[in-house]
Amino acid sequence: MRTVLLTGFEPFDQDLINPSWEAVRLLEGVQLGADVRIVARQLPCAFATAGERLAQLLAEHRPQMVIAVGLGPGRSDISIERVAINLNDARIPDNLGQQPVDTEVVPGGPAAYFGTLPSKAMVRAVREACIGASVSQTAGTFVCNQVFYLLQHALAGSGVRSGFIHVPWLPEQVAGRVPEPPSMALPMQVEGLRIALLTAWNTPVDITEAGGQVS
Ligand code: PCA
Repeated sequence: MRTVLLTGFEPFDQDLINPSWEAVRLLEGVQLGADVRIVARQLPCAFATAGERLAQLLAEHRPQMVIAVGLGPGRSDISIERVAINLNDARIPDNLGQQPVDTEVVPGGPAAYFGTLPSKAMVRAVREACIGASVSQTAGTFVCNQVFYLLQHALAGSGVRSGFIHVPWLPEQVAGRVPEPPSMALPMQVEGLRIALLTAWNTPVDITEAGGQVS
């Protein structure tokens, strides 16, 4: 049996739950084909420990594909991240109270890595299921970007494809706020992620389709 490693994050900042973990944990054990199954695990939201935990999971499960998922506060859809940058710039402290400002993720590492997932094909497939999705050109500069960068760094040249997806808040997390930020219900997030993973697994070469942003 082959393995697709899927990670979500523990809650951080003011939130008591993290939709990335709530969605990812529901995909534990789900098969993407006859001989491939999802292993879902949680990462800490801390600069000092998230990368260590990721490295342990890679060594333990030897996955054939890896997708890390995080909450993108204020995002309105399933965002397939395209690029991880070698920069930490935390606006808030992480769960261990650390707040790195303008430091490198990997000292001396490349400025950026591209994700190696077929982003455009994933966006198209998720949209075909009437679930909002888009390609995003920045995963921010907090723990998600750090994990994305470390993931791409660890797997560069290995042939194992990997990437990062941001998901929106759940409706219950934003209810009553004025103005109310965008959100997406949990079943829709789970189905969107399942379709994104299935498409990534089954699409060796990405499609060509316009999908960028004008600044
Ligand atoms: N989102 C944060 C870190 C953990 C999470 O779920 C981020 O976007 O960096």
